[in-house]
Amino acid sequence: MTQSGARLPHPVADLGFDGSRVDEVTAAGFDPGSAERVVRMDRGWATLQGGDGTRRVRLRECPPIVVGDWLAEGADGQLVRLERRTLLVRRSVSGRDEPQEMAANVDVVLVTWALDTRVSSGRLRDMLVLARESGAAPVLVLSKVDTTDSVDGLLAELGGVLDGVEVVTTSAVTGEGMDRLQAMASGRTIVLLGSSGAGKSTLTNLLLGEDSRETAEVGRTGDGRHTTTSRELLPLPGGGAIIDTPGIRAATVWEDDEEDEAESRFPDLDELAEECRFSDCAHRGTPGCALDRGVADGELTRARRDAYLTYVGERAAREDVRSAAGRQRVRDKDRRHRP
Ligand SMILES: Nc1nc2c(ncn2[C@@H]2O[C@H](COP(=O)(O)OP(=O)(O)OP(=O)(O)O)[C@@H](O)[C@H]2O)c(=O)[nH]1
Ligand SMILES: [Mg+2]
Ligand SMILES: [Zn+2]
Repeated sequence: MTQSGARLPHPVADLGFDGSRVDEVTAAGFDPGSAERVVRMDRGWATLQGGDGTRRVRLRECPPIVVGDWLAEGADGQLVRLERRTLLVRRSVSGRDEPQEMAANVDVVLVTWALDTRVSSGRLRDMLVLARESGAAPVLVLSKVDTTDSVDGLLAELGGVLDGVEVVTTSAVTGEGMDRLQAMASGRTIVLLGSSGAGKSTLTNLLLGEDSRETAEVGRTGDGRHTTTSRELLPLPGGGAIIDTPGIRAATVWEDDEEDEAESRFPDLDELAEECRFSDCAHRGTPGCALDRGVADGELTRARRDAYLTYVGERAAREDVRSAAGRQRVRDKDRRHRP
């Protein structure tokens, strides 16, 4: 029995259901005790975590949701979605598809970059923009600091891109930075964003204190293997929650067309491709292809060639989006200047 007037912590307070959420739900006429958080989405199903544990519900019985959303149950048993305080959204690379909602009600977005790969300031900037647009606080995590001698030079080079964002260097080997991440996560919802192989699941496991997320070594090309395939919100032992996400290839946002394309991830292959007979060579069985020749000669692995082709395709798509947005702006300007 509870003493009258005493207010017990809400059953899902550790997942971030704070006093203002209780007020929000009560004011809307729902039972705050029915609050549940979306912790996982699978094909057609959502996993919800409430005071009594988790349950799976069919997506068609839910309002439109994403991992991190809060739901409450109305008197008629209908699930309603609570206000989204923040929303992490990714625009598709091609610009043709619908924007992809990645996570809701996140407090901190950890943009993760592994220091054993060359940093692309353009991609980093894209991801920081994405993080900032969500409404959450962006933080840059430079992971695998044990693989590099010094990050000072890099930080100096990135100065403008970072624009005051907090930077945390981490190492799963030495444990560096983990106390800072732990403090940041306590009582909050944090999400990890970054390329495949950046070490997101490794950091998640360290914060969880257990190996619940699968991790995998990075291939010789420096490209990750896309080990994580689902977004999942996991309660942290000290309160708060972490969302591990699959590696993203590009974090395109609509309005970033002022920026130049980042320096190439494969400068040597860009150079080699200049030697192809055709300037629009598809680099796959095309006559006179310098990359095919490289593969045949054994100086270029098939895997690296394939990674390059994927990269070139995405780069072209991003350029398309940019030029389409640029053309639209010119049209808009023309219209404004017309009498
Ligand atoms: N040296 C070193 N290796 C690390 C560190 N963190 C992660 N790794 C290694 O990097 C590889 C990739 O790590 P993951 O945690 O699977 O990367 P991820 O970002 O989850 O990748 P995806 O799930 O594919 O998006 C694994 O082999 C890890 O052991 C670190 O701090 N130092
Ligand atoms: Mg992973
Ligand atoms: Zn070619």
